[in-house]
Amino acid sequence: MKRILVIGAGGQIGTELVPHLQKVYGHDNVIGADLKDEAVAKIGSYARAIKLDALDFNAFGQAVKDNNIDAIFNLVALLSATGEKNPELAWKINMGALVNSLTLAKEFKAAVFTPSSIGAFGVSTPHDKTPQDTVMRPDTIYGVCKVTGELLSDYYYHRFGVDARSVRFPGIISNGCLPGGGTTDYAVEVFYEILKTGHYTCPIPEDSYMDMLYMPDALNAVVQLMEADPSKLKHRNSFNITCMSFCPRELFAKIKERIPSATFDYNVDPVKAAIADSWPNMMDDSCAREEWGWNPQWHIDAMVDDMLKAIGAKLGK
Ligand code: AKB
Repeated sequence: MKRILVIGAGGQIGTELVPHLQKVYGHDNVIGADLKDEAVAKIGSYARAIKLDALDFNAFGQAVKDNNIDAIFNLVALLSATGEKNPELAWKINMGALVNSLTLAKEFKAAVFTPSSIGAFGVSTPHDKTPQDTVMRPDTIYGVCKVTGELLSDYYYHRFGVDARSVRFPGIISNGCLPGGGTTDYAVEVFYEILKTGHYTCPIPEDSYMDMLYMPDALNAVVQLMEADPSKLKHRNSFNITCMSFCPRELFAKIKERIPSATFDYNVDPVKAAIADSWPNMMDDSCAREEWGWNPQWHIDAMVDDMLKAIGAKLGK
């Protein structure tokens, strides 16, 4: 039985990953840590929660030691668009949390999961059927951190035997906690805005394709990869995974089929547009399928139905 510490647990992924891990590994075997008091209070309503600055190596180490942690799930990150506003801070936070996770994993013989992202790719990467192993020259500080993180995690595996595994997450669509500061956020924001006001102004060009994943598939991916037979893994950091690829125009058409009164327009953010344009249109995830059985279930129609239902209920619509 694993004893898991999730750092950065108060964000979009952590809010749903902690309860998911509790179901799989037992309620008391999962601890959620976050820097912010409000996040710690929120996590504390469904799991053991600790306030932790993942950049404070000693405090992080003490938490790992005191709780007999044998798996660290590192979700600490400034996302792509926010990262461009303060690249030095993004490097400090994104790399600081990862370096501390890997160093402590080496010391305490723990496994590490740190998501990478489609952000690890750049303009010079093939955009269609983006291969697992290909050109990785990202154009954002977020992407630079992701590629560095992938290399460092593989280094810790080969050099010190740290069981580090990872996936390259596409945009994740969910209805728990809002994402913040990402380029793919529009695909979540639109549901709230349409249900609240009937209108959405999109910052991404209408024909910009990006990979997307619905949260239930993302949660399954994390557990499935961390439970995979290590002898079957030819790759570790990180696996391409995806389920759908669409552009804003296509997503909005799906919403309009269900809510005919919904209206959309565009006010393109040049920073986000350039980032979206540099990322894959659709990744090839066949290595994940072959090496650990990745088999996502949620395609666009089912996702849109579920998002409208869940967010509608949340907003009392
Ligand atoms: C972002 O848009 O920055 C993230 C990501 C795809 O990694 N959602």
